[in-house]
Amino acid sequence: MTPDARELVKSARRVAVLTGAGISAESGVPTFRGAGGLWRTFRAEDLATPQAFQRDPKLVWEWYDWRRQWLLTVEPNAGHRALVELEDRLGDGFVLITQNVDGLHDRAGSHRVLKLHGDIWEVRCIECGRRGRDERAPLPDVPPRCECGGLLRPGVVWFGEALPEGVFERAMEQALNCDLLLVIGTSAQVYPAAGLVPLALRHGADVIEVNLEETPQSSHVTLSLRGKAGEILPGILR
Ligand code: BV8
Ligand code: ZN
Repeated sequence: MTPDARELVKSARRVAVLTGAGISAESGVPTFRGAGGLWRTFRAEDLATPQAFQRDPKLVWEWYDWRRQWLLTVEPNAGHRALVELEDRLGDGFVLITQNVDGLHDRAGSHRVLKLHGDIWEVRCIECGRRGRDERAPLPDVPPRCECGGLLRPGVVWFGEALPEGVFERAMEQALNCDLLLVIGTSAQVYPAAGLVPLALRHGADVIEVNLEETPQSSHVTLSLRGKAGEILPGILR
């Protein structure tokens, strides 16, 4: 008999959650690999790289500026909010590990968040390394520049770049020690993030996946629930 998702959530003391672009889809944010994932004629893998930025910082910033402007027009959805409720209930028995850079978990009220791939509202100077938050959309200048005159880059992790120092190590620790891992709205194709799921399974955690479609991990998890995060999460976290 397959265990009931609600039972697994109720009996878990330490819950970790891994989210991907799918949790923001119902807010109207295009996913990477879904239908809306394209921008002009480009794919994320072509633009979200240091090489693309090196070659054409203006083009790459046009993409980010477009995404940032789009994000100002959307709101967190019931899926984001259900995770805030779960965090309030579990306190330090809860951690949210996200691949998303859109800031919607922050805006929904999540606090215990590990951002594996950075934050689209952060910027960093490639000359002097100065970091900051810049929430202007549209940006007055594309590409934006630092006071020192250097080029600013988005504070996100591009393909081929290492994840922020220490963040993935903390995420692995959480995956090792949780009783239950919820995997929400990710195609489980990007590493090392996707590696957190087999890691949790190997250490005896139950894993519940919520996705519209089957993923390479669906057949390995405890429960693979087919449907929208904004509809399923409120139901199983009640
Ligand atoms: C690293 C930030 C090493 C930027 C992102 C070959 C060449 C180069 C690299 C590699 C290679 N092969 C493998 C690699 C490694 C590479 C990788 O995994 N590539 C993949 C594509 C094969 N990984 C890396 O490069 C990582 N770094 O390995 O560094 C290293 C180590 C030490 C020292 C130096 C270097 C860095 C990866 C991070 C890349 N940055 N984002 C930005 O956002 O602009 S990744 C990007 O993809 C986003 O963060 C996104 O979150 C992430 C994963 O995508 P998903 O979130 O899963 O989104 P997707 O659209 O794919 O899926 C959405 C899912 O939701 C779907 O399944 C859909 O069905 C579902 N869904 C839709 N609607 C709903 C829903 N589910 C529920 N409800 C709904 N309503
Ligand atoms: Zn600078």
